[in-house]
Amino acid sequence: MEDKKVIFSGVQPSGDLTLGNYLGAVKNWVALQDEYDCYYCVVDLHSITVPQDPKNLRRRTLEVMALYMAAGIDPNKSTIFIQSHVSSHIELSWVLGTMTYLGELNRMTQFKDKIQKNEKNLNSGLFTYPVLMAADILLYQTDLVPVGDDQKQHLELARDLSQRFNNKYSDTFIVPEPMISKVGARIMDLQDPTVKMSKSGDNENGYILLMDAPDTIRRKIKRSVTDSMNRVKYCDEQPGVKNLLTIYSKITGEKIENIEEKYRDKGYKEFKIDLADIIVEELKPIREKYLEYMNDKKYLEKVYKDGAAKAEKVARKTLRKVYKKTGFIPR
Ligand code: AQP
Repeated sequence: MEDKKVIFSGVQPSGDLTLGNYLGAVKNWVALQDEYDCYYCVVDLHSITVPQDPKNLRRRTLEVMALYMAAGIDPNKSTIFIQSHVSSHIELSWVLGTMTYLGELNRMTQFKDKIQKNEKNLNSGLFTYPVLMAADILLYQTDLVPVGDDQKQHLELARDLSQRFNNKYSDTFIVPEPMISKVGARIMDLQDPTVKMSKSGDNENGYILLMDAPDTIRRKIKRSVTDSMNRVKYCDEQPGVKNLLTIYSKITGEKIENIEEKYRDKGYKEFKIDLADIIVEELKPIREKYLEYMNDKKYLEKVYKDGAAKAEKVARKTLRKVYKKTGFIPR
């Protein structure tokens, strides 16, 4: 039997998860579990590139894990683990860092955005973040990386580094491919549809959190920015409506044209009411299961311990090869 292809992806426990994280990443992961060998990581090492309160970070790390499972990631099918539990991530990151050009990191748009937001904390981790991300991916001999559109540039670097290492020594890494869905790859801020919805967004009306109460979701959708054209149409001139249509389509699976048709003679009010209901219904079972998992810390602990043991074995194997080819003497 042919080996299953490998999938790796992760989310930072840097804040409460948004509808963007869910529709752009986690929701897509669920369907991949049967066909692929999936590694879903909570990337806590990445999250400290912006200041974190230790207590919140601990809580959020478990919350992200619980959300993965509540959204349908099954620890019996996929490997769920916490990045800092597998030290090979840092070790490979060091080696890859010595093969990364400063110019490559300088070009990263996420770095440029983040330094603008974090002027008081311009640490080198923000700069080298994509190298650690490359290590995350390459350690598991990953074939495919399901992420939102904002991560495309980082993935390009992971590909370049894998090829650079393979060319310098010999074939060691699989060259990973991005897996970015056609719909929902970039959910935009509800108040400013020119920027992506982000868990660290400044205006809380701009994002929907997976744990928002139904009334809050309804209020945020009602207040979301649209335009004065009053037609439900998917086009660049109407970025707010386009974003709402994307969310609608991504959740229901309905084609955009069909949704446009459905609301052809109807106003934004009705469209927004229906969309809010759709989001509330989608998130309801996730909220319920999430609370069950969060009340069972023993189970969460078992999942992350088993996950780390499994991930570590694979990661160590790759790291051993890398160290050997680099010229380090094995212990
Ligand atoms: N708005 C979005 N639309 C679609 N996908 C998105 N993702 C994030 N925002 C959107 C995807 O979610 C996954 C996890 O992201 P992350 O936690 O690693 O960091 P991020 O991309 O920087 O997400 P945030 O919410 O903007 O976090 P902060 O505010 O901490 O920087 C990724 O697959 C990402 O593509």
